[in-house]
Amino acid sequence: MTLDIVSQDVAHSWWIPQLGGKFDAVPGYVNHTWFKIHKPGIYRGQCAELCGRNHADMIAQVRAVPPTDFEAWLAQRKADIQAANNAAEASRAKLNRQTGAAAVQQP
Ligand SMILES: [Cu+2]
Repeated sequence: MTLDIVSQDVAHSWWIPQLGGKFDAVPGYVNHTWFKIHKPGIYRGQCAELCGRNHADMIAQVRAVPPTDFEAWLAQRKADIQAANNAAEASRAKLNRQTGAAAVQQP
């Protein structure tokens, strides 16, 4: 797994001990790292750079699953999005019928 690490505010440090060392997240830069997980599971960590008032709340979690489980999860998310888009389109069409054609614009 590759990871691109960025920060939008101050310096942080991405750290999940079971997956390797600490990696800085510095505003204006993209840091890169990679790791390989050999066993499915939940891997927990937290920011390792004192970054401000909410530093203690900066927890991280990686959920590692077998590739087939990930592909199934991804396929379900795509189906959910398509179903939501279909429902939104049906709602827009219904509103257009009630208010006049093209009265409700597609976002
Ligand atoms: Cu922090």
